[in-house]
Amino acid sequence: LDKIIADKFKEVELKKALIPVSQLENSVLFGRNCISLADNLKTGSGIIAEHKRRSPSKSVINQSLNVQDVTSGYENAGASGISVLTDGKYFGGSLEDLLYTRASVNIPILRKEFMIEEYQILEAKAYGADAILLIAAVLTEKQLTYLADSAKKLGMDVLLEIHNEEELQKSLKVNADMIGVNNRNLKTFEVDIANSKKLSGLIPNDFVKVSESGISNTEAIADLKKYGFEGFLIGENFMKTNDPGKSAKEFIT
Ligand code: IGP
Repeated sequence: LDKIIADKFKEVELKKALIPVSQLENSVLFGRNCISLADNLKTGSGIIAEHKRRSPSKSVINQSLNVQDVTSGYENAGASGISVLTDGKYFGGSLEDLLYTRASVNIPILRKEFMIEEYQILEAKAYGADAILLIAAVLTEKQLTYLADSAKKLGMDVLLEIHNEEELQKSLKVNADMIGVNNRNLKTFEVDIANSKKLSGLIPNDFVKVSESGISNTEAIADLKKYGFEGFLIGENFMKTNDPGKSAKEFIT
């Protein structure tokens, strides 16, 4: 994780030199009205289906599919939102993936990225995202507050990811719409759904609760719902098949 963040700082520096903020703000999509992911989770399946080609924990998941086919398949399956990994080096994603997803779906899109600077939030908006992810494990309380406020000002929802009680404590005062409990430890890659259940009772009800990672069956969803979860972020379980949209459809219906 430390390596990913160090690389991200370099990447953002280079991008800022290449594409100035004024250019991002001139994007046609910059003026688009966002759709609330948090609201959408409450009225639909609650599934946030993720486009993920590879990951540091699993290496290759699926490199052969077209992002527009995958994400429109997710929308047809009844997903409440789409998560698009935009990190290139570790996850094989890109901002173009976000743009193409925007062109193929009407449901809310989460930019799944290691956010460290406001510049990336402007990028998210310029490329059509409705929501951003902030990871408590990599940001201070001050940074979380600043970045969440900046996203809210642009009309985007904020999913604040935590993995333990300490991270939850520094997140409570942040202006986030959703708290996501990651069942995967980003440092050891260990996955345990019990982590969501353990932390659920400590999350105030003004946040929409989302459970992230390692969800592979509908029994797990039914169980998590009993603990107050309304959102379920699922990547690998769909992406590892030849037809992620079809897998999502079988899962949701
Ligand atoms: C999806 P999975 O186990 O269903 O593929 O997990 C999602 O939760 C995972 O990709 C994720 C992630 C992250 C990736 C959660 N938090 C932060 C990168 C960065």
